[in-house]
Amino acid sequence: MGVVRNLRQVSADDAGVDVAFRADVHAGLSQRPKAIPARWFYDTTGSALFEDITALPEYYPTRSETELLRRHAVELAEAIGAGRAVVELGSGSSTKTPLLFEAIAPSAYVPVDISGDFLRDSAAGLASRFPGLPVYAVEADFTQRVELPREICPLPKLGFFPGSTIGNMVARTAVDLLRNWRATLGDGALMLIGVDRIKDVALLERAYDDPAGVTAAFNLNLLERINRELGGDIPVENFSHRAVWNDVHARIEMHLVADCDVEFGVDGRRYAMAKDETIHSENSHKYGPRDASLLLRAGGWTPLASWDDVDPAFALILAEA
Ligand code: AVJ
Repeated sequence: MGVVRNLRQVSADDAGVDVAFRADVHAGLSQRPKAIPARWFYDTTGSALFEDITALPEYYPTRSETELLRRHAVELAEAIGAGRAVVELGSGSSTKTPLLFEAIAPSAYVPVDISGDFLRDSAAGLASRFPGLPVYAVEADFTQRVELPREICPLPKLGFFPGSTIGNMVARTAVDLLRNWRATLGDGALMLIGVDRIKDVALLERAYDDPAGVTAAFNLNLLERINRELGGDIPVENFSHRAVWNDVHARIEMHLVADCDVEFGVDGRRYAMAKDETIHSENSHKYGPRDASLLLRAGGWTPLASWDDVDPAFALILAEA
């Protein structure tokens, strides 16, 4: 790709990410039950595997949400209006973003993502596709406080949080994040958020345990990443992928299950797991209409409209600060 003149990158320091990954892994492997935050799935390999997941026939959220953006482009344009700076949380490959842009004609684009390589490629792609649009790529963890580029401060803002990524957080963390972004985006801001609905358990479990094994590879890549980046010797071949619906918490849980007793080191620290013990690697919470509305209100946002009419059910909700 040549020089893209409407693109600027605001990078976090790599050392920071590395230190946080190490700390989360040691803390997570030391607690019982073991658990590692889902954000660490997204190294370059993991981000590419996630893209493959979104193309699986069983993984409906991406298709449902894309369909909603397409079908309701006119209503979205009416409700949001033109000229907003779009701040996308966890932009990944930004595949749905052009659909939104065609609907609402934004004045600037600020993709925020923790996966630097992925962010750079997709931001560059968008900047060349929309040459009149200033793009400020921010490499950062959107669950932390993020400083927006000064240039966009005077512009009215739209937070764009697609893909049901909010589902990765337990309610209290989700509320913290929504309140944080309410403060960062400021008065007058809007938020367009994708939320996955509660539905048939078999359909949900298949979406997170596909027969082709792509989701299994995505989950197991977390262990490979630990081996690659933190000098681990985890015997990845002794682990299996598990995805189960937890009805009490209304969420899909992903786990890495030890198939036999295992012992391994990470960075010189030793860990042991008994056969069938798991590392809880992801939650994907699902929300009914009132659940989602309550969550948004608790986070300081007032729901204005929701588009929720595809099968399998998925909702796009527009809320105001
Ligand atoms: C990117 C967090 C929305 O929870 O559906 C997909 C991640 N994990 N398959 C989700 C994921 C397994 C995904 N999110």
